[in-house]
Amino acid sequence: MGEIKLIEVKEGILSENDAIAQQLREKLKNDCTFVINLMSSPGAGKTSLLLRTIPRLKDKFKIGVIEADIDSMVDAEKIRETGVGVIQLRTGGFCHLDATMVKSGLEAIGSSNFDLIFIENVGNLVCPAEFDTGATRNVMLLSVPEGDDKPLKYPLMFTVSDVLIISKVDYLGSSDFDLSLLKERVFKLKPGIKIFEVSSKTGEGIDQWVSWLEEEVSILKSTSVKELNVTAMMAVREMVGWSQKKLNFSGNTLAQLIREITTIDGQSLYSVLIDEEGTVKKDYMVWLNNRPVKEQHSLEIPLQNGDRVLLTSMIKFSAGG
Ligand SMILES: Nc1nc2c(ncn2[C@@H]2O[C@H](COP(=O)(O)OP(=O)(O)O)[C@@H](O)[C@H]2O)c(=O)[nH]1
Ligand SMILES: [Mg+2]
Repeated sequence: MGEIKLIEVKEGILSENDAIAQQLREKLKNDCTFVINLMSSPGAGKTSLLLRTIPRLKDKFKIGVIEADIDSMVDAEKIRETGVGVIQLRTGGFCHLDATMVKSGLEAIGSSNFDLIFIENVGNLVCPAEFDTGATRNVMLLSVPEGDDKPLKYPLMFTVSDVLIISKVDYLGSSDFDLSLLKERVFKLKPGIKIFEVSSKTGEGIDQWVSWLEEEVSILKSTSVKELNVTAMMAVREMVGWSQKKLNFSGNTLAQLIREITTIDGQSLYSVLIDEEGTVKKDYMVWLNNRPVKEQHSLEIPLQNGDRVLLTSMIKFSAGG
């Protein structure tokens, strides 16, 4: 493995931050990339949570991590050991990330290639709350040792967060942290905020958090509209009556796309191209981004914006001359 990419980022113009964040969010939605902005005090357990979370999801989603917590590579090195893509942002002493810095980070990692990107924001409960980064969801961690009074001291952080992870719950028994009082305080600031109680040490609560993530990413993938380039050749072209189309597709998988395409006589192309087992019939070929799709599960691959699909019958060479 080579060096971890280190990106110097500079602060953007404050008055433009919200507009840039909004543009970023739109782009991420179109690309079907779900971005989590992870915020907390230093040491609340962001990196530990990622180290617990990534192995659970990395076979299902293409995951990337943008590290900004501190300018050292310590966290980035740990994340890299999980085998996912990671880059380190150097914020030059800034106590937060803004949308311009996140944009640079997303460009550097190549965000459109990822399903799920975690940004480990700078450890701080004040500044990061003041900047919309363009992330899909804001997730904050509050660790038990920090105390249940934090909503009173740092209300904005709770207000801007979609999810609160109460971390280090393995300390609950040995502290005076009042879980129900904390929740009461938090719900006053942000009714409806999603709360998880997690210990990265014992693994408690990780299942619930991982399931939530999985569901959110899947929803994004299934609902966003993707522009696809679909080419029909040979016998398939004759059946559908066109050779090339840009299609706005709001479904999810290649199988769904083929189901939605109809022939001139109103039949779904699926029954023509795909057999009962869900594999491409031997007289036809389906290509995704210049690669032939063969196995059954390949038809269940979620499509991405800009994907190229080719549907064709096999070229038959006649012997002799
Ligand atoms: N007991 C306990 N310690 C934890 C837990 N999560 C993290 N830690 C420890 O807290 C320290 C800071 O964690 P880290 O993940 O680096 O926090 P970050 O600065 O927010 O990324 C490390 O020593 C971790 O081992 C937890 O759930 N329980
Ligand atoms: Mg960290």
